[in-house]
Amino acid sequence: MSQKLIDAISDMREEEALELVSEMVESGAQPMAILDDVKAAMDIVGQRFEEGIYFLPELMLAGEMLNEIMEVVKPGLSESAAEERLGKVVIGTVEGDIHDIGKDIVSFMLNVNGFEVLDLGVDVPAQKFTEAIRDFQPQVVGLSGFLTLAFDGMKATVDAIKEAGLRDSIKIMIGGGQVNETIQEYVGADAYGRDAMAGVSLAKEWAKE
Ligand code: B12
Repeated sequence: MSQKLIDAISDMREEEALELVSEMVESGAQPMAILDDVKAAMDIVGQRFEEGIYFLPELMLAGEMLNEIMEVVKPGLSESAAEERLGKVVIGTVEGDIHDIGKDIVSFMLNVNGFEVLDLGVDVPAQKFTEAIRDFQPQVVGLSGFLTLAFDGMKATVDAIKEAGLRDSIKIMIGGGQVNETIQEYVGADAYGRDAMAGVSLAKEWAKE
């Protein structure tokens, strides 16, 4: 864990944070370890936002920093890119929620680990998921959401998939900030993944079935 990186991100020192990440990558740090530090920093940013110390501009800058850091870390993540395609995944951030950094990491990690990924973007209505399942024929569907509000969006999506008669043909995983097993049950998903690698493990397990 790099406390220096966590502090630089959470204190909004963008340039320093990027320099630190570049140095860490050059000195051989594990990309996933860097992402763990980023997550810890984002939790602090979120907390400060809740406490009224930070406002929307800081949230936006945090998002921007995250995207920039991802660009530096990505090449390291794709080094072990799989050659064979294991299966197909449709993923998106559910309706009402526009957070996409976590989803993009999951999407990217699925891709480099051998999955063909159709990423529907953010604020995706349930119907768009059902259409994509019909057209793209995935084995796995991933629903992302960072707002508490997104839990209802996830449930509505799972319900729409059921109503369209497509539920039995796919496995559904959910993830994002506050998601846990209780939310998984509420939503009616098959599993939840706490991070991108958990999502990859679930997809691999299901693609084998
Ligand atoms: C950056 C950020 C923003 C940026 C988003 C930029 C972007 N392009 O995504 C901006 C500024 C746009 C934003 C807006 C808002 N935000 Co905001 N935001 C954040 C912040 C600081 C970081 C989120 C993030 O990207 N984290 C980094 C990633 C990497 O997180 P991660 O959890 O490690 O991701 C992993 C897992 O979640 C998992 N995962 C994610 N998706 C999936 C999917 C599947 C299938 C699987 C298996 C796994 C998985 O894998 C990921 C990679 O390992 C969080 C605070 C926090 N602690 O997260 C608040 C936070 C999520 N935001 C919050 C709020 C309130 C808002 C706003 C409503 C603010 C406002 N008043 O307008 C708006 C929402 C607008 C909307 N309709 O969506 C609240 C939500 C509170 C709640 N309970 O609902 C939080 C928690 C802050 C807080 N503590 O108050 N936000």
